[in-house]
Amino acid sequence: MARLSLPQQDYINEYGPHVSDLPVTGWLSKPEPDAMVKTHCCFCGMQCGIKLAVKDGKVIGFEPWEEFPFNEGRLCPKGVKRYMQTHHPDRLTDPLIRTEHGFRKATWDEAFDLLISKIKSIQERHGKNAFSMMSGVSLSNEKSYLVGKFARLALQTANLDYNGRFCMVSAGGGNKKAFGVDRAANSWADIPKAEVIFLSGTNVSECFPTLTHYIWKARDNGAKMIVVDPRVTPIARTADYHLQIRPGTDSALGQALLHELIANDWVDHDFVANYCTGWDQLRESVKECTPEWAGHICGVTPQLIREVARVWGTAKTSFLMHARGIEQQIKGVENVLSLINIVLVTGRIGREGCGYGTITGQGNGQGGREHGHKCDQLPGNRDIENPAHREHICKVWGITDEELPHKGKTAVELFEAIQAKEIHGMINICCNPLVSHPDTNFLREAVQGMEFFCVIDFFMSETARYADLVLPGSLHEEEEGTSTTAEGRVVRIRAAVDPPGNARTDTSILLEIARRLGKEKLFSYKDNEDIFNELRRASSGGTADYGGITWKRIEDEMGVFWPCPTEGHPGTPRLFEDRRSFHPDGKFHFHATPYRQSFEVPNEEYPLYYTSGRSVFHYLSGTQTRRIKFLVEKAPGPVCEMHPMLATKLGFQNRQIVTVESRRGTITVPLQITEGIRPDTVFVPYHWAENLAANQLTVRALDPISKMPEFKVAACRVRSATKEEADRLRADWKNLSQEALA
Ligand SMILES: Nc1nc2c(c(=O)[nH]1)N[C@H]1C(S)=C(S)[C@@H](COP(=O)(O)OP(=O)(O)OC[C@H]3O[C@@H](n4cnc5c(=O)[nH]c(N)nc54)[C@H](O)[C@@H]3O)O[C@H]1N2
Ligand SMILES: Nc1nc2c(c(=O)[nH]1)N[C@H]1C(S)=C(S)[C@@H](COP(=O)(O)OP(=O)(O)OC[C@H]3O[C@@H](n4cnc5c(=O)[nH]c(N)nc54)[C@H](O)[C@@H]3O)O[C@H]1N2
Ligand code: SF4
Ligand SMILES: [Mo]
Repeated sequence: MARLSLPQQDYINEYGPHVSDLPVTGWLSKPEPDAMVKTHCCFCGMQCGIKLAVKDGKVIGFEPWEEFPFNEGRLCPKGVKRYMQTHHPDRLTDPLIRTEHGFRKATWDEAFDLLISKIKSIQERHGKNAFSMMSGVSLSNEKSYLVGKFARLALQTANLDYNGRFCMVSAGGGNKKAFGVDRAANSWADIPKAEVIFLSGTNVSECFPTLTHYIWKARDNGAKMIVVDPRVTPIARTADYHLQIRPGTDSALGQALLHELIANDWVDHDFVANYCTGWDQLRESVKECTPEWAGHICGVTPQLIREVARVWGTAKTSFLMHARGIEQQIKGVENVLSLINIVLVTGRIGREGCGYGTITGQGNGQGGREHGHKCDQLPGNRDIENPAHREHICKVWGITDEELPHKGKTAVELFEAIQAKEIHGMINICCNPLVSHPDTNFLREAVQGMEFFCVIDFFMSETARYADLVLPGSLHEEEEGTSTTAEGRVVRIRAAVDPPGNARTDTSILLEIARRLGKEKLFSYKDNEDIFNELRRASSGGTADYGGITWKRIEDEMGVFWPCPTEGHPGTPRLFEDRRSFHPDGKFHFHATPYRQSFEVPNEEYPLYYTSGRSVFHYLSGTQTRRIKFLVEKAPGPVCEMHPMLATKLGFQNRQIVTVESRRGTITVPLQITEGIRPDTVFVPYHWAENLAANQLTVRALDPISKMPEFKVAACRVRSATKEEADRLRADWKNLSQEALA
């Protein structure tokens, strides 16, 4: 069935998003619950410990889990409200099949029959790889591992990729090049022990609120703080040094800092000589990269760069963190490496109070990038093209090398192949690309033209509306499993309740599809713990080694850090204490990062930088948080942040409705005038869909190594909205009061 028209309006009305205000019974849940289930927040990579209150088979509230060592009971607004999605009226409770008149409820048998017949038909006509899979790392470790095996052995396709391609892959690419391993090098416990905190491209206070506590502890101990961000984020406001750089210029800054460290001999020569490779080329590469050169590119003063180099260079301990601001660029990997170089040159790694880490974004963004979700990866963070790695996995799975597909397409390339009619079908679990993929107008066209599209979700996501078949899956709190936090700590996710109505656990859906594809033998598990135990064997000997981690250990020890090769091994909160990287030569590898321009830079026609990111009140594509009243009231829709100088120049007033235009699309939003942004840049949060999607404007250009799209840099212009556009905004954003838009 081709989807020629937009999703059925009546269906949207029936299935939401409705904003729910289920009774909130306060901090401590009443009436007295039957059970308090110790688990973790389903949202960001902090994976804060939380206790869910269960009564009569329903989640009725939460309590802080004060004993859990990372967050000690602290939670952010999303964590506090997350339990309100469990029994939300919008939950999908039956399989849905698209008909000419919209979706109709179907039995599981009908749904599976349709899916299997479509998979077979497409693969018979176009080959195995013409059916693809997209996945997401809100899924547990067990589900992530299962998806990797399911796509390769049940669907028999090479074309599996995941939403970490929009999130963690540039960090992973940089980390693997420098360290041979893809994990934050330290647990957060090292943050308060550092003399200098360096944060680049991360809005920590809004995106990782509970991590901020560790930064405050460092500040209490006298640490200096350096922040690099084109916006004055809440954390930047408190920094000693804020480098408010032009979007897309991070590697120039990194090179100039390195230049200064070398010029002033703030270099740990012993560490560089004994434990690193590539020093001569690196030193040579920054010879000309003076603070004057970088200051010009980055739009900050050379003095500030010198000052920051001095603070970093003369410190004894430090902790550097970065997130998507530097990673979601066509130079994501280079930006990451340019900062790792600074860490390594000063030898500040593998010791107490000397730390480095990318701040992983999604709930299981760490575990999900280790177990074979990626198109080029096998479990244990193994390489799908490495014969020895393939051999290990073939042994664990009981298959021959011929039965194991090779590398497939990365996420954006996969959707491009769908649009080019090279790939004709997809199962999408746990991803909402209609909101989160760059250039959503392109994405919509690609998805609409696909022959068969199946989505597994617990809400009718904007992407699910374009599906031929929607399968109702399960929430975090409905399946047993594990997750790996941004620190590399494997934690236990507990099932508090069962999926509602006829919804099923994600695992049981995948296992049943595998069975109906005749692959039952390869997928016979007793339970999710059995899947974890196979994952342990599969990861064993890889860099992300879970061999010695058991569910019981995780519970007894409140989390175990990988690598943990044997059951007697204590786990590894701090990597590299032996001063060895994970590369075969044991060395840390320097890489030169010559500066190059972003894909699109402002010109006369599109004179401004366009960048996007997050609000504290919403999570990713918003499917989950746009349904919770408190969060919607706090942040009802996207706005365009603009500096007062630019607003004056363009003749705009605060809250005026404006239209932001790029070469790919437009978005009409209220203007939010703020001094917290560079005057040459505008920022729009991206949690909304269709006409309100920030990604209508973004570029599909990719980092050549990581294939990460450049979400953070595009060129745009801003004008007053037409009456038609403003009316459409009012219709789209129903709860936006008329006064607010006056
Ligand atoms: N509230 C909330 N928290 C979340 C999420 C959420 O959706 N909502 N999502 C989670 C996930 S999956 C992720 S990946 C993380 C993201 O966490 P972050 O990366 O911290 O958040 P972003 O808002 O994407 O971007 C961070 C900052 O990068 C800045 N920036 C933009 N362009 C540049 C640039 O060229 N250089 C530099 N140095 N900075 C730049 C932006 O101004 C922004 O303040 O958050 C996680 N936590
Ligand atoms: N412009 C712009 N775009 C961006 C970014 C940006 O900064 N700017 N950031 C990017 C980043 S870092 C990320 S991580 C992506 C995220 O992009 P997406 O992966 O599209 O975001 P999610 O909201 O996590 O989508 C997950 C979908 O899966 C469902 N889901 C969640 N958990 C489960 C589960 O356990 N089982 C099942 N079956 N379904 C589940 C949710 O209901 C939702 O519909 O967006 C990227 N897009
Ligand atoms: S910081 Fe992240 S994991 Fe913790 S409560 Fe907030 S969203 Fe959940
Ligand atoms: Mo992310």
